[in-house]
Amino acid sequence: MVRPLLVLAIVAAAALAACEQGDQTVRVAAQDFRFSPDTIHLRADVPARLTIVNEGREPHEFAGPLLTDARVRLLSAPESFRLLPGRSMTVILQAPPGTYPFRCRVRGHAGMEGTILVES
Ligand SMILES: [Cu+2]
Repeated sequence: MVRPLLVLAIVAAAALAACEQGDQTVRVAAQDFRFSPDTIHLRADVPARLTIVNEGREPHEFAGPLLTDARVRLLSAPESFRLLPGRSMTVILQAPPGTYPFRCRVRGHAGMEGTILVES
């Protein structure tokens, strides 16, 4: 039997270790019809790996100024930010502090949006 508290401790230790290495990895689920989480915290001016997974039955898209802002360095980006069901994509970026909204631009998906808070 695995004790939940022990698992929690291991997960917390792993998260702390990841932070100390300066590694930022965030997984965002695109669902029908919301992003989860819809508020994402990133540290400024260090590379962040953002993986978006379409867990829904609809195609979804990830769009926002984070992807077009000249102050944001896109270190690695997919050709398209539109995702078919079951697909995922990863973007690696480095951004200055700021608040960056994002949303799904698929017709009829208004309100499917979130915010990336980049903090120093
Ligand atoms: Cu959508």
